[in-house]
Amino acid sequence: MSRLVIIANRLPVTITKREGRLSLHPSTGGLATGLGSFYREKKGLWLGWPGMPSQNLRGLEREVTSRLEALDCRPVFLTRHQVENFYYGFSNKTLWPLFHYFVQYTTFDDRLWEAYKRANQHYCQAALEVATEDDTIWIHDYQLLLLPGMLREKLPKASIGFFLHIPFPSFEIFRLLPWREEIMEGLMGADLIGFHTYDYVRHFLSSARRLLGYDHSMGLITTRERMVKVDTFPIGIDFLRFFRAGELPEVKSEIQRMKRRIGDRTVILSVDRLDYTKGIIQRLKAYDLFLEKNPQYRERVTLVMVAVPSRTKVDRYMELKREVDEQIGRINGRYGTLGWSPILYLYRSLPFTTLTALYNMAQVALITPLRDGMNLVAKEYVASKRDNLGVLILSEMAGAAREMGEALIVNPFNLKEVADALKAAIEMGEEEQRGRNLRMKERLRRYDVKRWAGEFMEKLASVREIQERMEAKKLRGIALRRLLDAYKSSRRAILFLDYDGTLVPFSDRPDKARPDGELRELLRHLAGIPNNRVVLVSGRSREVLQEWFEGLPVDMVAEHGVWLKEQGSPWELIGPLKQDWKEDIRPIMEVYVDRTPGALIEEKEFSLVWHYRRSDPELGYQRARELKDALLNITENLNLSILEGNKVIEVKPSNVNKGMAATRWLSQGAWDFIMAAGDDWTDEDLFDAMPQEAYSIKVGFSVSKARFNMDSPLLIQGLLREMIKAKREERG
Ligand code: ADQ
Repeated sequence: MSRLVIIANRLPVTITKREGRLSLHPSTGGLATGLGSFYREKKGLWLGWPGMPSQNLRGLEREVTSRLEALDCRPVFLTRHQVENFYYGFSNKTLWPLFHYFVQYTTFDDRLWEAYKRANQHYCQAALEVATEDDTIWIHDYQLLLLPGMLREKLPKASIGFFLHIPFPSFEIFRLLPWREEIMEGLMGADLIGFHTYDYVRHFLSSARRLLGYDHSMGLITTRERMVKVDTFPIGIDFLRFFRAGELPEVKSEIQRMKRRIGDRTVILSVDRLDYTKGIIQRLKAYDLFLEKNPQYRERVTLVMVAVPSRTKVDRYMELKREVDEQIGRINGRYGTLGWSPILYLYRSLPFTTLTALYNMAQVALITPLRDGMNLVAKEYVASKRDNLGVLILSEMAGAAREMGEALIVNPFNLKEVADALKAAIEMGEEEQRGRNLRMKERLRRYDVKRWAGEFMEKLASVREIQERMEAKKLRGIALRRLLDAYKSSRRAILFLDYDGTLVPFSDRPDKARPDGELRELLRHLAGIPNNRVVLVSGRSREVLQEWFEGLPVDMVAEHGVWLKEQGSPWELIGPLKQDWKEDIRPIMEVYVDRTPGALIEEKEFSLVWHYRRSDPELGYQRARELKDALLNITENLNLSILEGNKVIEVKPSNVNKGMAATRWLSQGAWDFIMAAGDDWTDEDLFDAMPQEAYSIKVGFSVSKARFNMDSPLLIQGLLREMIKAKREERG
């Protein structure tokens, strides 16, 4: 039976040991609370580190395992060395700073990378002990970027999803990683890769294109083996838990207690893990500026700053702690009076009651990370506001800003802007506050963490369906045997074969794809079989085809159907065609050659082709869109059509295509075996023209009118060899 297996660096519970006795506590953080209920409802299993190095557990592993089992958790034990190098090391000294754009804090160290790889292997081993190919495996976050690929290798048929909780940086940042390709390949082991925002999706797709050469269509990437979907799933929170918290008696009394302490001052709240990405220093400076510029608010506001100790063993975090302490001391010293401290600082993790009491009583939440994948505190604050009063000031660098446009959105580096936003927040009228919060709250209620997880799971299932449909179309097994049998017993067979991308793989320059001796021999044998016709249907010019296939007993179609040639006869034009339109089109294409390094124009007798295979893939793709737009306007009146092929844009008369050319042969009598193979858009016309019983084969995975798919030109060549063999057997 299929089961949900969640794998994250940490378990939703953490173990601690005091005087030799173990105890379990829920882990903090949105993932643990959000998914904690989800996986149990689904009767799933959660795999992760229980938070204590195995050296400290000596002898207690069994007890830990059995206590966790009761919670449907399975521990992955890490040694002190692994915690040091994998967790504090590569995860938090390399990936965390780099993915948050803190290049200057990033350590590039091969030793840490090796530890990271080994640790991912270690999680993989642990997963293999419990997961099977029938399971749905959902892997979380930056500590396990290689795990999808490792698991895919061992469980080729499993459903594997991956979600990244932190930003995926722009290619310009990601490219700095010496191990970037391995990381991308690792992620590609998943069927579905999820991010919080569309920006991260865009960045990821761009890296996939540039580093691995994988194109995509609407976020669907076709790798060599499979389809991988990349999509946005902004994480939600457990809305009701926060919304209802204000009603709990213990929260109410906590609020009263705090009010006694703070008085009726306006409370500005700041809550985060103590991390340099959260912008705490800049926030303090902005608060300083606010107090300086607005003396009327001194003694009337209190900034409650909650910082959760985090990664305390990493130098950078110790330094940050010192700096925060200093800043707070400085501000409190500068403005404080006997009865008033401008900042109330809490350096600790808070129980839910205290945290939600603070959310409830704070008039302003000041959440200004320099980079943040999403930021759940912003959402929790708004969800907690039963009366819809309170103002959220939110950094535009947080993923949450994409969904919470009604907040006061600020650039956390712009101290003046943040200081002004503080003033605006304090002075904002109640009606406006209600209006803004209500809209945000309704979205948070609808798209809560359950819905988030549910949608991820649904999308994963739908990707699997697409893959299965593609899988079913693969020409192999019974279908392949049927084709070979039909061919073997046929009396008049015709094969339409596209050339580039179908018989040979693509190369950088259109003139480098010349057929080698082996391929020529293959075609000679195939076309030499009695009552067999082989028609090469290509987009190339007739001169090129003539030169390359001279002397072979094949028929040819050049320029996507403009020129036709039957064996022994001269080239023939398919019908009267014009060329004068080229004068209008060429100058436009030339502009795009100038603007796109690596692009070139190929001129054929009746068509013009703009190639961008050798250009920067992103730029080429972008320019191809622009060129197509520019051409659309004028081609309509000229009776021309624009074809988008593999890294080419081709303009040609619209009354010509590969399908029309093929009908010339199809109409030549009763064929009892028809096959057509092609790889790009221009071949869709060919497939379209085929009768129903024909064997049409698309090379590659994208959607097509063809009945079957094959992975690569190599397999097509293999198929043709099999066909020759079958005929030979038939003829004895
Ligand atoms: P984090 O960087 O941990 O998460 P965040 O999204 O703000 O950041 O989550 C923090 C969680 O910890 C919140 O649920 C909050 O309630 C809790 N918390 C904060 N301060 C606390 C305190 N003093 N005591 C107790 N609990 C406290 C990463 C990414 C984020 C992304 C999440 C989820 O960095 O960008 O939003 O994962 O995907």
